[in-house]
Amino acid sequence: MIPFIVIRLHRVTSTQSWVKDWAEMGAREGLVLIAREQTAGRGRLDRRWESPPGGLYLSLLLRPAIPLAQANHLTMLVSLAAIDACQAIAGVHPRPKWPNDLLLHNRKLAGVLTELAGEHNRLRFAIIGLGLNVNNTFADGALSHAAISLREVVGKPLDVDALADAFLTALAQRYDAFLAGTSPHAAWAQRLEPLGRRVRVMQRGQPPLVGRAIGVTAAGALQVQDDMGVVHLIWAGDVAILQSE
Ligand code: BT5
Repeated sequence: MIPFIVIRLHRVTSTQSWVKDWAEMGAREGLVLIAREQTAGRGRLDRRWESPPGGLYLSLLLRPAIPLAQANHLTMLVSLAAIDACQAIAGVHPRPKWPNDLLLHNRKLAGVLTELAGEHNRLRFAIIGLGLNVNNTFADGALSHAAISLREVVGKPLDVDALADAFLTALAQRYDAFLAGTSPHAAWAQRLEPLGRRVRVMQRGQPPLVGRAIGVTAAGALQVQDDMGVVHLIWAGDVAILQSE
């Protein structure tokens, strides 16, 4: 089983940036940095990740010997382990949303950020960050309609350290199974939003694509069928569910 080395700090810029630096310096697989607060937490494309005290913010270093094309499976593993932890500690069961969110009551509970370093199509290392809203609230902030925290759902504060421990325990088990050849795809795709729904896909530098999300490939690409019947493979982007259609 993977030996996690966990470092806990009060406040950092971004757990992701620190672990990335340590990875470049040769840190071993299993290094985890957990912070109580981030001053420069980030999402994909350098978007801001709101990281006030009360949330769970962590990044971990993995070095599996896999092709780069399989790296999406690491995002799936982390999402599934975060769902396991929410179930164990808070008794709720968030849904994964393609490509990297966890949703509860259709709002964003958590985000996963996977950053890769590779060489000749092989993965050198992956830094995977998880931001999970636990006791922080969004009552009157800019994210009040888009984000949600476990506390808002269960109505009482939860133990962030216990959530982190449950997450790492679940991840260790799922990662072991992954290294032994079990793909996380089926478990992840099972309740995946927005499968079956009409969506608008935004991809960098491309016009919006409207269609139906009909599937997700084994490697993690979303399949969206447009109104002409053409199926598009989406590897990266943002998906909005068109509620009214
Ligand atoms: C993500 O990006 O969802 C990945 C977030 C990863 C954060 C973790 S925290 C630990 C580690 N260290 C870091 O610096 N980062 C990682 P993306 O899909 O790009 O979503 C970003 C968008 O989510 C923002 O533009 C906001 O709209 C929204 N958002 C920001 N903070 C949020 C929060 N606390 N809860 C819910 N939504 C949030």
